[in-house]
Amino acid sequence: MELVIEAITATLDTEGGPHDHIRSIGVVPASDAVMVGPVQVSLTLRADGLSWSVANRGDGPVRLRTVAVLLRLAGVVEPLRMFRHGYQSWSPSGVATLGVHDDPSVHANFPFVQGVYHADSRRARDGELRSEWCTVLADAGVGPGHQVVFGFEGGDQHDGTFRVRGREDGVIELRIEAFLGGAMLRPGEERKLHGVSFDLAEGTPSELLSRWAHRAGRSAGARVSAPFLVGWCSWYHFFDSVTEGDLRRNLAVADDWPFDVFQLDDGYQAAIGDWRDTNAKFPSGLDVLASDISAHGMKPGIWLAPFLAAPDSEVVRLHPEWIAHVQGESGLEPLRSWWNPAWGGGEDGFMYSLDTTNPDVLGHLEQLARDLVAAGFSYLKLDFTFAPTIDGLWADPARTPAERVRLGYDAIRRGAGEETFILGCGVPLANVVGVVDANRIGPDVAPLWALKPADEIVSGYLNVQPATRSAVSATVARSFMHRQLWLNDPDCIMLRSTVTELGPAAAEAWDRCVAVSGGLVMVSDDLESVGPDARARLDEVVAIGRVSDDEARQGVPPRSSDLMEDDVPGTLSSAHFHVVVDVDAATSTLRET
Ligand code: 9PG
Repeated sequence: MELVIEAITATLDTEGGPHDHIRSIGVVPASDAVMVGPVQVSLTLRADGLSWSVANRGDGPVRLRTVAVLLRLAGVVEPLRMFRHGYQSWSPSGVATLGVHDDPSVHANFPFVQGVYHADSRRARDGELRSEWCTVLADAGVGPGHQVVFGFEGGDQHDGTFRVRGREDGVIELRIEAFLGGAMLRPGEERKLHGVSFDLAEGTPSELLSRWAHRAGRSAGARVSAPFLVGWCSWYHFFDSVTEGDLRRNLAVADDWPFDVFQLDDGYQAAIGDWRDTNAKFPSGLDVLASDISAHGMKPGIWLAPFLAAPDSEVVRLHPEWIAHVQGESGLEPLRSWWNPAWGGGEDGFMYSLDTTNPDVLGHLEQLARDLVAAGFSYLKLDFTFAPTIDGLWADPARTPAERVRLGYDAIRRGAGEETFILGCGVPLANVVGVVDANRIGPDVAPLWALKPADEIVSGYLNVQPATRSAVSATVARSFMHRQLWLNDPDCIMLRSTVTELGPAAAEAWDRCVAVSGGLVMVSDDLESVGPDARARLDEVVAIGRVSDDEARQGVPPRSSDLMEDDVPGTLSSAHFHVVVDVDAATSTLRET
């Protein structure tokens, strides 16, 4: 496989219109600056990748959606396979074959849903495959040159996307795209773009991806030194009907369990957006709950969706100017950036986004984090944090979606302090390296193995919906990130033996997968109602997890030998453990070496 640069393109969002304006130029030499409409793109090809920047050379501001390099892949031995890395925590990752599979966004008719898959929430072209932040391309040949690992060298300034398609002229085209989401560049303004590395070395995709993750993590100051962590989370048994009584009954027996963290999830808050106040189900209030958890020797943890606000929340009522907007038919309207009927909120579950480009909002987020930490919480689970990425009108039009996410996270980190453990969730992973301690790296687990097509709640959403099989696949596919970019949170193990469709073999397969991944080990069962074997199962997951995690801490994260082989990979190895999950049969084998 040979990479030949063919063109450079830029996509401009033209004023008021939904249509893009695309211009491209011919082949460029190894190092050059070329004009693409009003913007100048400077590109330097390096032996191991490319470095680039973009400048607005026009007389007026431009809104830049993408800047891209188009490459022709020459000498491909078809079929071409692509490791597709998902955009945010819940997005699926795995291998697809060009010409066989399609992009998940083509099945979604809703920007929210398309946006769960990709930085660019606009639908992919027919036949196009997309990967976010990093990718592996492998053709059917053997030996050197038949596999390339690509990765953006950063992700906090803008997102990075790889798109592959077979053109009508038979050429396979790779588009390496810096996604700026319509950020405005002033006349004369120049921005450095994140470089892109190409790794053609021999090695397994897992190893090469972990090498990329290592470099990206180191240059972004990744926080990778938190201790191995075991915890309890209220969500997956009680969901949003959790009460203070539920929490206290579990806390009362938690001393018998090896938990470092005891985390209250969604369901305590007065409203989405009003995180300091509890609802009637939590009469004691947050300070008392945190100190009661601390008294049991655990870190109190709390969930919040800091960038979302319900239309009828106090934060929106007091500060309507803090939310992002969209141009409606009769003027500005609040930007609706998520929908969850369980949250109510006055508009049938539609939620607004706080505008993280507004300094007052950043001040609010910083103070909120400071207050939660002062109330006693030293573990914050920041959820639905893709909210600032949605296309709309934001106070500072110069910011990219990635920067909007990052600004919000940085404000929370400032308020929370260096000692607080921050877990990202529903987060565009590339945007938060260096600010989070851990990231959820897969969709929600559930007391069932796999979903049937009829279970789909919204078109195109099936493989993002809670399911253990999907969690296995994400845990395997993203194992290379653990302790290179943050600590991986694969989501809770499932200890329950009642009210579950997961049989013992399926639950064990998931246990083993979490264990060998070396990531966070969370329990989310009602501790009073789990069976007698539950504690032994947790102990085994923790014992294996610590061994895998120690190896990851020394720079060698768990690896998968079938990352490029199977649609849904299921093989994961660390120094002493090797798990193979049969994702169709919901069974596994564990080998100790
Ligand atoms: C709390 C939960 C838990 C869980 C998170 C996240 O698409 N959805 O409607 C959707 C709902 C919930 C969800 C993910 C997606 O789960 O991952 O651990 O904190 O929120 O509401």
